[in-house]
Order: sequence, then C-alpha cells, then structure tokens
Amino acid sequence: MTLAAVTTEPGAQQDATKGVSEIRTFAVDPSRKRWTREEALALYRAPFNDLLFKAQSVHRANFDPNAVQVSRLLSIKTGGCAEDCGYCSQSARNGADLKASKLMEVEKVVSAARKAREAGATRYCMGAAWRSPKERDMDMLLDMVRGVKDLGMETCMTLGMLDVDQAMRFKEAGLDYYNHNIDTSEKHYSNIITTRTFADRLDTLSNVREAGLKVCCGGIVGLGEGEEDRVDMLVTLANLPSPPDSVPINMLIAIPGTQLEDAAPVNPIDFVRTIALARVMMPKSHVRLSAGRTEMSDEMQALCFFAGANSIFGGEVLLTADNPEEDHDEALFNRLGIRPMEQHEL
Ligand code: SAM
Ligand code: DTB
Ligand code: SF4
Repeated sequence: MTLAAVTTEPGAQQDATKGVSEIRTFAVDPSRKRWTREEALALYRAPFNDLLFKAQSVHRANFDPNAVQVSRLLSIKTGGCAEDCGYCSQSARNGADLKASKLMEVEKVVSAARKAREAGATRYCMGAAWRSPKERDMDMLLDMVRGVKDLGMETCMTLGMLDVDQAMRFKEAGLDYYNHNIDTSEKHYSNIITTRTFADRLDTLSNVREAGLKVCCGGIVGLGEGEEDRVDMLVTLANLPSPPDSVPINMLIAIPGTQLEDAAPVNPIDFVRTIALARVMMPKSHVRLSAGRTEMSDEMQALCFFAGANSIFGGEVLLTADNPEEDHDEALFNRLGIRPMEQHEL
C-alpha cells in the first residue's frame, strides 16, 4: 500500500517516524466525502461550463462570492536553501541569480507587518528558505509570531519541516497557520524534489495539525505534470484527516537558472479547472490564487474568482518574485465588484 493510499483512509494518517503498524488517529467528520481519483478526474474533465457552474454553486453555499481574503508574504530568510526543489529560486543547488541573506531582525518583521495591515492585509505569512528551522533561531521566530499577532493580524509561517514539539511551541506563541505545500502528486514528486519525500511533507502536516495549528497546504501547476497528477494532488489534500484550511494554488513562475526555467506555460483553462476542482473538493477551505498572477490576464483571474478562488497574496513581491502592483489589484477588485475580506469574517 502506498502512503497516499494510507492517508486516504478515513481518520488515519501514517506517521513515517513510527512505521506502518502505528497509526495516528484524528477526530474526523464521518459524513465528510472521501474522493476517489476517478470521481475527481471526471469532474476535472467535465464540460467547462458544467464544472464552473458547480464550483460557483459550492462557493456560494459556503462563502460570500464577492469577498476575497488578502494575505501578505515576507521572506524573513532568503536563499541558500539546502533543498533542491526544481522550481525554486532559493535553492543553493540551482543557478538562480539571488543574493542569500540571514534571518531578519524581529523589529523589522513586525514593522513590515504593520505596513501590510495598513494596506489591508489580514494575514501575515513569514517564509524562510530552510529545510527546517534550527533550535538557535526558535526564540527569534517565536518573537516574530508574538509581535505580528499583537498587531491583530492572523499569523502564518512557512519554514520547512517541523516536528511536533516545534509546532506546539509555535502554537503557544500565537501562530495561527502553518504553510507546507505538497506541491504535486506523490508520483511526480521525485521528478521535482529529491532531498525530501512526499511522506516527509505529510508527516510535517500531521505534526502541525496535532499541535492545533491551522494548515495551509497546496501546490503548483506547471511543473510538467499531467492532469492526473493535478487531480491526485487535490485528492490527497481533500482526503487528509481534515482538509487544509487554506489551499494555495500556485502557477509556476519559471525562474531563470532553476531546473524548470524552460517549463511549458500552463494553459489558462486548465489552471481554472484546477481551481474549480479544489473549490468543489474542499468546499469550506479558502482557495488561494497564489504565485504567478503577474502572468495572468485580468480575465483569467476573474475566471479563477468565479471558479471559487477567494484569497490572494497582495503586495508587489511574493518571497523573491514579482506580484501585481497594488494599484492594479485594487482596480481589478473594483471592476469585478470584489471587496477585501475583513478580519472578523475569517
Ligand atoms: N522553504 C519552505 C518550504 O519549502 O516549505 C517555505 C518556502 S517555499 C518558497 C513555499 C512554497 O512556495 C513552495 O512549497 C512552493 O509551492 C511555492 N513556490 C516556490 N517557488 C515557486 C515558483 N517559482 N513558482 C510557484 N510557486 C513557487
Ligand atoms: C505558497 O503556496 N505560495 C507562496 C507561499 N505559499 C509561501 C510562495 C510563492 C513563492 C513564489 C516564488 C518566489 O517569490 O520566490
Ligand atoms: Fe528551500 Fe522551500 Fe525553496 Fe524548496 S521551496 S528550495 S525548501 S525555500
């Protein structure tokens, strides 16, 4: 039995550190639908209008269709990462033109968060180019969480792999979300990353959930995957013991010097189908239209919102790559009659 098969069992998730015989159980909603690959693939391949109608109907049953949550990202430690993710500018193992920097000071992080709050962001996501955080950095990281939380914002971190103890310490400091993406299907994973496994990713997700943190987990479209891989990735996410609270769907930003610099561009209709499928399969999650918006037309983004995306990253940089200008996003929201979600609505 593969790990993905184990994790699709209701209420059970394998803990790779304990072996197959010891299974951690979680409280799960027994009425929750379990997705098969066949059902999900049939939806992905349905006539576009049928898929979008379904996605918009599910969206309206669960959310205000005209409100979009805005998160803001900050790279608190950039570049020099030991992992070999084939898409990432920050891996020390690729040839991307990027200056590495050390961990930012706490005060600078908190003052950047304050500015983001003034610009309308409700969630602040701090990212570090690490395989996992080191003990020597924990005190500063915990202070960052406390400082941003004190501003009244939701806090999110993405720092690589965490053990349960680290996850619990973040929870105690006031961390709301932990972002840790599975990125693609289990089958395609080793074509993109070799320094860790899909099972490692699931293990951190389980540790994060066990600590009571909310999970932000999604992936990337455009890694040379087939439609089955996109669907399998969403089946894994939807069948987790609880679906992720936030599901970021990134479109690959092909960065010169990385393994995927020449990856074929993603067909916009296929990207919208992926968003729609995520919305139908994870009706109560925030689906985030994440990286890659600078390459999307306004019309494509509008279709993504119609398909059920209800979160974006605001601000003119993501971690290292460009994001649309804030004026452009404001004008797009106005033209579409979309309003930024307020803190109390989250
Ligand atoms: N190092 C941590 C980790 O890998 O979990 C946190 C930061 S990492 C940059 C966060 C996520 O950003 C990745 O999992 C991936 O999904 C996304 N990402 C990174 N580079 C990207 C790119 N060039 N295009 C699209 N998404 C990207
Ligand atoms: C996610 O899924 N996308 C964000 C966030 N989670 C951490 C990161 C996107 C990074 C895009 C490439 C860059 O800025 O280097
Ligand atoms: Fe490192 Fe994260 Fe980039 Fe992978 S995605 S190279 S782990 S920063």
